[in-house]
Amino acid sequence: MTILKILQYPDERLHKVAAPISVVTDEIRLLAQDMAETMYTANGIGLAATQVDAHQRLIVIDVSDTRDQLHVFINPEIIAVKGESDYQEGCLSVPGIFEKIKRAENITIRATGLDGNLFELDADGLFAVCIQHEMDHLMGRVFIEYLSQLKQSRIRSKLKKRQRDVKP
Ligand code: K1U
Ligand code: ZN
Repeated sequence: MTILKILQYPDERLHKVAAPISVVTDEIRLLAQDMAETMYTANGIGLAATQVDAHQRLIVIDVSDTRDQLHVFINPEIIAVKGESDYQEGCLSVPGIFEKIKRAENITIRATGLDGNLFELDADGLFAVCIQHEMDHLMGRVFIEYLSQLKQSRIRSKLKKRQRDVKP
């Protein structure tokens, strides 16, 4: 397995819109495995293909404490939403920044699995928040873009400064 490089905001490639996956091939299965390994190594609870510069509609999520309940969603679609939640979100592409974002509290999602079959699933709590956050990545949207322009520009300056400081 390979640990993939995670794109860091404000990399322009984070704004690309991912294309639907027409057939679940071994290549897609390998990408999903590598993404899961990358997510676990980075101590994340989710990862979208966009974040590893693979612009296809694929996300991986594991919100379990035991880190053994991996979900892989190919071509995910939200087909129902209920309620509203306000969760403190983080992002492996925007390290060290945590902000409260409003999302739907309960969602029903339809997606294709690694076996090529369609399935539907109900999610709530952190799982629902994480699915919505990862689906935004597939649309080229990063969570801080829900914040005011002022907050976004402060975050961009902070990250650019940090990126300059770590360069040799
Ligand atoms: O970069 C990502 O898309 C992964 C991201 C997912 C996420 C976390 C929290 C809310 C919504 C989406 C992360 O895994 S960030 C790191 C993390 O492990 C974490 C941060 C805050 C709460 C719980 C976990
Ligand atoms: Zn993210």
